[in-house]
Amino acid sequence: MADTPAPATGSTGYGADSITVLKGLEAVRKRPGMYIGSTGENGLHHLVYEVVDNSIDEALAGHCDRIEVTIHRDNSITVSDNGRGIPVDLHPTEGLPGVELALTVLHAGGKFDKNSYKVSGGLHGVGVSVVNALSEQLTVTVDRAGARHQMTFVRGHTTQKLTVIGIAAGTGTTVHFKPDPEIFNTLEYSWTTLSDRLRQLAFLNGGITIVLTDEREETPKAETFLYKGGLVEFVTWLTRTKRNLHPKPVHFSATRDDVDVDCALQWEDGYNENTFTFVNNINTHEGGTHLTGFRSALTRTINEVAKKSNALKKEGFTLSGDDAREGMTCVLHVKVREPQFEGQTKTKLGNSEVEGIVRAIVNEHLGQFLDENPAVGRAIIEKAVSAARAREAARKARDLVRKKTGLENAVLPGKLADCSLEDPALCEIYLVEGDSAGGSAKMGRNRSFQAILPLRGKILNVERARIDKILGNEEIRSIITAIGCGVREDFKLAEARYHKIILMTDADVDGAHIRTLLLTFFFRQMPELIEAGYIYIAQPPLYRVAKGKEEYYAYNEEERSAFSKRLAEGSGKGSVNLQRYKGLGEMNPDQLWKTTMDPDTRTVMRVTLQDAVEASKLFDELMGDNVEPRRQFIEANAKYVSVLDV
Ligand code: 0RA
Repeated sequence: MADTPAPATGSTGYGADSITVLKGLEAVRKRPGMYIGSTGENGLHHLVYEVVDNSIDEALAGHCDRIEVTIHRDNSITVSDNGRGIPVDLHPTEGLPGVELALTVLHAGGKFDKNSYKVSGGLHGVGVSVVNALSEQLTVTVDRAGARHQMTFVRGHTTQKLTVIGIAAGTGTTVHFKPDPEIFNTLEYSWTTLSDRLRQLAFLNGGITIVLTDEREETPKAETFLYKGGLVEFVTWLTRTKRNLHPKPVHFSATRDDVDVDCALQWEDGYNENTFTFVNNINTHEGGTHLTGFRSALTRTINEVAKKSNALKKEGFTLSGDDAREGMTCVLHVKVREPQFEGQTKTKLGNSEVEGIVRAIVNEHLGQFLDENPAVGRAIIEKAVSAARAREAARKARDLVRKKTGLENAVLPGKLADCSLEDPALCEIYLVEGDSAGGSAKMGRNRSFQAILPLRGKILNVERARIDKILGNEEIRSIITAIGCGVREDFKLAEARYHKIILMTDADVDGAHIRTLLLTFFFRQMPELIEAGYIYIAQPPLYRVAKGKEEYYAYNEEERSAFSKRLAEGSGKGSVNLQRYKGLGEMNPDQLWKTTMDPDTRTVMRVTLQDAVEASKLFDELMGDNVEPRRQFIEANAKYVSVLDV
């Protein structure tokens, strides 16, 4: 393409084509969720990712090494890069400047660049035109061919055609946009959300400098992400608080049949597996064919190395996948030209050809790495063999427990007040903190479909325990038997006895801690339950505000003051009575039913595995030996603390 700076497009570009253009962007405004997932916080942040993705593509094509993202005081965003600049000359067939096409035509990206790894099935890759359509105001500035070009839009409509506004020393693209309040129900950007994603992108694309600046603070804060070591640095960072079993991560990357595979692995002395998979920079929370291929090759290779070193000779068993992955942190990033995303959240890779490609690459390169680094190989095998021994011991212990109780599945915990209906889809179980709240819940419930399991005190910290110890804990065992679907390798979703498992804890620090312990347990031992959307958190009220016979339940401070005011100004006699619930146990059965358990009036929050990286980090920080993160957690939950201390 020849570059002719800033042509005034005249009338030619605005014929029939511009009508289709407007229709396209109108469709985006009518159904924004289809393009960016939601119009809440996630969708708002998605706008930034969408623009940054384009700059990353330019970097991956080898033309850009710096991306700057700025959150302005008015919550508008600037994304700028030092790439080639979006083309400004007229597109040969469309009759519009390239930059105008990119910003006004859906999926225009592919029209320029067929060689990069663009994403088609997921939410990413819908194009900057979507950002334009959903912005109250957008300005794009392109430095190219010695000139600075600019164009402006309002809600996707061109307000200033492409114009040369000055000279330019280098090249690059700058997009400034302000999300449209008519579309989004929140406009406030989160530093943490943006910095987490930008850090992740910098790890996944080693060598690119990404700078995030927040101008909303008194003194603007900025963070620079640059990881020349890519995935190796990613895994090193993820395991920074762990006791690693080998000094540096195992790393390999290779390309086969147009699929790039990049992988880094580190084993530590803990018991959990932390595997994070990405396809074209997108976190594939739900896994998919790349993960399947990786897992089977890992199990095979580890067994092969073990066999070669005679490590299994006297054991008389082979290493399972779980054994090989105990204490392993893995980041696997594959690049696929035409990814098919499936699953509930469209984060599961479906391309069947990828499984064999990843398997072949991991078999070959992991095997080779371990041959060349025998000390690392020995450390990993030793870990896997000890995991296998523990698994054998746990199996024997389980068999013993089964024999003792005589029945494998029928003995439900004595504390469980089960429901009478049998269809799991209709049934729910409340896991309730404390015997006294458990008692109220048992009396208040609808016994046809609601089961109650009271839990006494703190449950075991499963983050720091191996499976045999976890299964030895009584509270944990009663949860497992009540739910009925087993754990880990024995887990069967179809055998869940309830499709709603509702955690009901006090609204104080202890309650928050117990809830986190329970979530850790489900996350580590039965993540499928979370993925299936079966886990919920009950929302008990914090206050009861009453005057005479009129009463309201307040779930937060705003509601409390609103209700108090309404009652104070109301006509009834007497004074306003405010009762603060310190714990669930203070509600009588009828109140507990009305406020927290009646499906017609209650709110329950469904727990999702939104971002496994973040979830795991939180669990890790909360549950680890380190005191500081736990203190920070309690501080972050200060709203509970203040309720406690009043
Ligand atoms: C297509 C072609 C060319 C550049 C770009 C797209 C491009 C797009 C974006 C979006 C944000 N930053 C960007 N940087 C570049 C250049 C084609 C050429 O110069 O031959």
